[in-house]
Amino acid sequence: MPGKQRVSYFYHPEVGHFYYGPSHPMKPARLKLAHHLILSYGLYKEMECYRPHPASPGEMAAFHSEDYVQFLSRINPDNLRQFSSQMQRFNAGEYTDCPVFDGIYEFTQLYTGASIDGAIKLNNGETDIAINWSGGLHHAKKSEASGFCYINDIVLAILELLKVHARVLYIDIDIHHGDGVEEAFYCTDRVMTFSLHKYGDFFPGTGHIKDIGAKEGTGFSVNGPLSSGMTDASYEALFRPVMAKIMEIYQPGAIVLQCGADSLVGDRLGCFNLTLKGHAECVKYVKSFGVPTLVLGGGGYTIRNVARCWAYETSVLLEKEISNEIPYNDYFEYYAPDFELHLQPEPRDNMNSDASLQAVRTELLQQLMSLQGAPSVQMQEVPPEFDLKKDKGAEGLNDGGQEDDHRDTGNGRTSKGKGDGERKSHSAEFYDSSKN
Ligand code: V1D
Ligand code: CA
Repeated sequence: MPGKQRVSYFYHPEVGHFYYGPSHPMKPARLKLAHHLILSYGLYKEMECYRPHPASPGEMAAFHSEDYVQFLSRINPDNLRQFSSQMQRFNAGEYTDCPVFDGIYEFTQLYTGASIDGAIKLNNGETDIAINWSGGLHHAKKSEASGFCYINDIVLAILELLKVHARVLYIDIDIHHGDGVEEAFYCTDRVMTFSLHKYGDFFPGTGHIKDIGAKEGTGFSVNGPLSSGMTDASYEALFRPVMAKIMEIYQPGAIVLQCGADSLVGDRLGCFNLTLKGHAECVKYVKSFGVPTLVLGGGGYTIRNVARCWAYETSVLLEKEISNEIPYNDYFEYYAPDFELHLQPEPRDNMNSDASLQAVRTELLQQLMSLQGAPSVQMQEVPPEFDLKKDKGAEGLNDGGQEDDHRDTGNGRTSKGKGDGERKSHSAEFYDSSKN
């Protein structure tokens, strides 16, 4: 186990002020609750705190189409009628999961900028763990909003990490399938995606266990479909062995962990029975590998529990014990009636039988073990025509191999690589454009 890891925290004071609408379950105000809880526990003293930059349209276009980014930057609740055909095309508007609200584009800029900043800090070797609880919007597609998500900050952060790291692991413990991230990297072995999620009559409907990737990416998408009522014990009994095998076989240079809090007991949209301890056990286990990690938020619709979860997980990342008594803060009344941090599981059935969990575990371990023989896992070639769209500072990409993480690109990053140093990556390399 490595010694204490350096933690950087990215929070923009405006990000919690946006409002999706009165009947919409996504409440950015939960970010203010979480931040104030983190402050009231004194955790800010243990980490470096940063105000992130707002992501630019050019940064977003490293993954998203230009017309989609332009649409997001122009639309507002007062000019909807001018954009009606585009709203349908881009899946935004009143009768979708993705309303057009005041400041929609600024909101995407703030949560996306924070994830990109976190990735850059990790790339520069200036931190070991970067946290952005406002990020983790895993459903957004190249040219489409989906499931409350507009810009996919995760894909953009992973593209940033790929400038330095040969392999990036994405882990998703939100109750929903991380479809946008999986789709973006479905055809490459440079990103492995691992999502646990409720499957069956549940949004977004993807994430079957047999969906394992395609082309170069075959075997590098890992999906654990689950039923309602998942407990701490059953979640851990799946997460740990699969993660251990992923780390043994894939050996990522960096990890992105999406910590959607809708997998907690009592969530307004979710149906799992995880406590903070079960959820955070995943965070603890990922941290134990000592690999540079970007930790992100995601879903979470019982906002007092979202704040509890991410404050507790911040303490876990800092290895700082915090009291079960909620300290006084601006949102203290939200934690009534008990004013305690931790949640109790509900006394209800776990629809995941031991046999079904064992079947999922066995199938995922077999999928991973079949990668062991694939020469591309640890010794992959990076195609010669690497050209990262719109990013003039994307030189010095890895050309694979175990010793080629951290190369010096001439822009403050370190290197042990032996490539030509002029390679650039093209985001389209990771994306199967025939899908869009
Ligand atoms: F209940 C609602 C009230 C108003 C507006 C939307 C909803 C709602 C609840 N659940 N929408 C959903 C899911 N959508 C559907 C639609 C029906 N079909 C036509 C689609 O079932 C979307 C759930 C999104 C979950 C987002 C997330 O938690 O995964 C997330 N992660 O990071 C950010 C968000
Ligand atoms: Ca998930």
